Amino acid sequence: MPLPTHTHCPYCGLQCAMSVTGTSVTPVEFPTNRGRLCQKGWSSADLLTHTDRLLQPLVRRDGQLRETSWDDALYRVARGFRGAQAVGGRDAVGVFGAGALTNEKAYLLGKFARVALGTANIDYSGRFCMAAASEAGLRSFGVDRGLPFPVADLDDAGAVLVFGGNPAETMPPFMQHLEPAASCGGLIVVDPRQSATAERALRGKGIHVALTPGTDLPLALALTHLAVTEGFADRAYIAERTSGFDEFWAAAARWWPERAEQVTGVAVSQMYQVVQTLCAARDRGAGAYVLTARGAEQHRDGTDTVSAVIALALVLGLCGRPGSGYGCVTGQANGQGGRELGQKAGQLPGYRKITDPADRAHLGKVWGVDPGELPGAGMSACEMFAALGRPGGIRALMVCGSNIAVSAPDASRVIEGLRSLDLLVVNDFVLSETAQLADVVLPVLQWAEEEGTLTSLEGRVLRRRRSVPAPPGPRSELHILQDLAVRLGQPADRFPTSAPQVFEELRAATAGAAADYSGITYQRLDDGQALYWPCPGADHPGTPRLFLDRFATADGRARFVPVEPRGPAEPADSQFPLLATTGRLLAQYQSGAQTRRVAALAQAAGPMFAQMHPDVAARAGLSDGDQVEVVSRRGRTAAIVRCDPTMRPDTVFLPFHFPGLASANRLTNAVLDPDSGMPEFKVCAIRLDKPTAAPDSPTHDHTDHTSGHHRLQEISDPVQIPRGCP
Ligand SMILES: Nc1nc2c(c(=O)[nH]1)N[C@H]1C(S)=C(S)[C@@H](COP(=O)(O)OP(=O)(O)OC[C@H]3O[C@@H](n4cnc5c(=O)[nH]c(N)nc54)[C@H](O)[C@@H]3O)O[C@H]1N2
Ligand SMILES: Nc1nc2c(c(=O)[nH]1)N[C@H]1C(S)=C(S)[C@@H](COP(=O)(O)OP(=O)(O)OC[C@H]3O[C@@H](n4cnc5c(=O)[nH]c(N)nc54)[C@H](O)[C@@H]3O)O[C@H]1N2
Ligand code: SF4
Ligand SMILES: [Mo]
Repeated sequence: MPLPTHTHCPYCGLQCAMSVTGTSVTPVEFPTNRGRLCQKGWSSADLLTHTDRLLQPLVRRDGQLRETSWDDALYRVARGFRGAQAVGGRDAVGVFGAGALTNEKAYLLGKFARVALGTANIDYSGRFCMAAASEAGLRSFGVDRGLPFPVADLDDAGAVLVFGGNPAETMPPFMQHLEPAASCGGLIVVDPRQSATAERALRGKGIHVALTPGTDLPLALALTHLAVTEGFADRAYIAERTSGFDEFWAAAARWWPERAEQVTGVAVSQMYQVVQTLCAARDRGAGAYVLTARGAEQHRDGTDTVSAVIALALVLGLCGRPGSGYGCVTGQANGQGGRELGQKAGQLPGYRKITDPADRAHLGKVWGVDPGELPGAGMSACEMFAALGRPGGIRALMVCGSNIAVSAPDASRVIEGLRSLDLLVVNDFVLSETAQLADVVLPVLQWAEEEGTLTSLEGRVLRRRRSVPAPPGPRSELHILQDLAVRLGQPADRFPTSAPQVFEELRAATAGAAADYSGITYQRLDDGQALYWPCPGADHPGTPRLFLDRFATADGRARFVPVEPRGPAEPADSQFPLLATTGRLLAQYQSGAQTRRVAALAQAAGPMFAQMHPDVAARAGLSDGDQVEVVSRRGRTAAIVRCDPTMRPDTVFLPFHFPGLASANRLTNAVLDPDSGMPEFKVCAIRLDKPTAAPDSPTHDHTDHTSGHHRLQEISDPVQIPRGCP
């Protein structure tokens, strides 16, 4: 009988603690999950022994993906990278990482791109996720840590305002921390839909603010306006701990509540109730928090929206004080560590800047290379996608831990770009929709088969431990990066393959930086110490709560940032009269590459649907359970009508977990937030069509990994969707 291993769930940023024995998972008592897991956590070991598991490298021959040796696969990759760079220069090779990767992998991938490939073009899937809140956090607080306080601090809150988050489905155990506020009427949820989280708020006599999609920014400004004009502002705090209020107010003063009501559809009386609920909790010492998640952030003015939400929290005096604050709820398993350890365009480990000479010199020293040889800042995710196969753009791409053929905005364009590459390399443990397009697929280990660390949504560094033996065949990314680096002429010892060794280097790379991991060691973590960064020394206790004395800005004050709403890029019009918004279901994770393969989850989530008000369906001649084609300027998506009388009559909700013709990202708009590169996943204009012809071919089994380019056609074939709502 194998001994249980204490580790953490592979999926989301809450990083619930679990014990794994063989392939059975049980929850463990831990401050974030308190002995609970969601369905995804419970079933997370199912994929370890799944028949879809990739065990051998695949290369495309005669249009088909066929098994080959590691040597052959790696040779082709190195040759392809060199060839692309010979024609297009160093930056013609792109690297795309992920918030799913451990700290060690994220770090080594960044080093591989900058040192072994010498390319500026590395970015990662967290661009879709954390970018807007990161940028806004940097602007106001001088540092970007999603939650600057432990999750369990929320337990004492009298009020929590959640802008665009649905943790009841996206982090179910997190709801335990909102329970005290929810049960006393203090949970406020801003969401165009009456989500499961909004329902919890309503059950506790809290507030559901059902705004028009894409209007969080004017709403946040109006709430701030009310706080200031109705005497709720904490003037002493603003004077002592912040800067820039006057400039901010010059812009915010124009968003009086009645004006915002016109844009957001939120009644002034409800705005007042929101501010009053937060202030009542603050004033009775019960604590008030403001959180943002993807609903508010994934917009073309996402950074400014978060800045406006931060301004609300600052006006109320909530940040940098015990028992209150602002935080962003980070999404992916290592969304936090992934963004600060060097796979984000323009960033070096620890949030060092690739454009800063001192930062370059530090990394040059740690990496043993001439800092003058390091590339500059490269393209962000969607900019890279737009450059795929373009003259002067990206000719070869390595994707590591992301399934962009399903998860990227305007995914049909991205698929076209991927097809036009000289070389697409995908590292994965299943044949994701992106891997199906690859020229070379490198099979990697899964979470429970390797060692590493991740940094959870609260900035705490956690150990991921090996709990099952690795199957023969797949290799760890660390190993793959060394193999490739050596083939590209690097010394092997520059790319260590053991996670503890990489972590040791990462400590040195981040020493003295904003996200300082230098005091964190595997030993301290294995001893059970709760270490939150910054942790600048072996005897430093780490920093669970940031900003208590000062913010990380030059003058120690939090900055107000003046912002002006721009609104969604694509408002509804006569041709496309409805707004589509996209998001998540409890039983599916992201692109679904993993969770669609877990039978119990696939069954619980059911097939792709479009959630809408019954009147909206009726106007399109549709009723509950009918097949519908949702059409935007970029494409069409097949779904089943799911009628829900709580939906706004202007909004249709689409989950983005499904591939092929059922992919919501065939519709979404790749317009970017200029401050963060975040795409506008949460609003685009659509119409509803009745399907013209009955689908004639069944959903193809995505496990067939021998017929690569055939798959290209198959993913564009009609998908048969079972009738009836799940
Ligand atoms: N089950 C499950 N859990 C997950 C994930 C998953 O894929 N599945 N992914 C993980 C990751 S990476 C992330 S980033 C998190 C995301 O976690 P969340 O941010 O909670 O997830 P979403 O469903 O994307 O968006 C939340 C809500 O935003 C609402 N929304 C849509 N448009 C708007 C708008 O304009 N304004 C506002 N205020 N709200 C809007 C949607 O109706 C939705 O209910 O979840 C993590 N956990
Ligand atoms: N329409 C719409 N689109 C969205 C969003 C939305 O709200 N609406 N949300 C966006 C957000 S917040 C996010 S975070 C992205 C997520 O988008 P993705 O990152 O593309 O999502 P995943 O499905 O998690 O993809 C992870 C892939 O990597 C594999 N994998 C997992 N772990 C590892 C590992 O350690 N190594 C390697 N090599 N592979 C691994 C999995 O099998 C899977 O194929 O989607 C974005 N897309
Ligand atoms: S909430 Fe997140 S970390 Fe916890 S079990 Fe579910 S997916 Fe895993
Ligand atoms: Mo995310």
